[in-house]
Amino acid sequence: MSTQLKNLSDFSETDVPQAAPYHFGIVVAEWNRVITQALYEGAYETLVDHGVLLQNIYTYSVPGSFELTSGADILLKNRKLDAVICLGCVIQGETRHFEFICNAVANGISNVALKYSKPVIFGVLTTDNQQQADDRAGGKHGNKGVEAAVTAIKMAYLAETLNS
Ligand code: RBF
Repeated sequence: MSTQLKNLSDFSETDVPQAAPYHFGIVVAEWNRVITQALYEGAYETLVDHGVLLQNIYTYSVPGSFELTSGADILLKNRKLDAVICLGCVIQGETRHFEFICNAVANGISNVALKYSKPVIFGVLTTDNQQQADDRAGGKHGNKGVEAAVTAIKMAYLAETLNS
């Protein structure tokens, strides 16, 4: 409950479907590792709390957020998954890398989702500074990894409902 109140998006725990039948991939960027590890722990624990079996969670690291797209693509090509969660953190620097990486990963994730017709969740913090990232990786704005996992469960359920 406390996590819910801290999160910006207002999801109700009772609206989250049971996730025991599903298989999930998690792709985690190594850049800003402390933040992405916190996002990962939030996502992983949320999947487990909603019934996902440990052996049905496939976790892989990629160097940076830019590589999340190809990580998700490789995962969906090689494993039968209901959804993939992409976790990263891009912090604004002095150069224009920020916008290139953010745009590329947002577009890339959308394209992979459509290519495989599977939910691929955008769990990437795109912040002006370290404090904003801390606030969203277990700080005063909750943990966006938790929200990414809830989104993945809801989308897996939606796909199952409509595809069956
Ligand atoms: N990756 C991230 O996940 N977050 C960042 O904040 C980030 N900043 C970068 C800044 C620069 C100047 C460069 C060159 C790369 C950065 N990357 C970052 C890494 C990027 O996502 C990717 O791994 C590399 O560009 C290699 O394709």
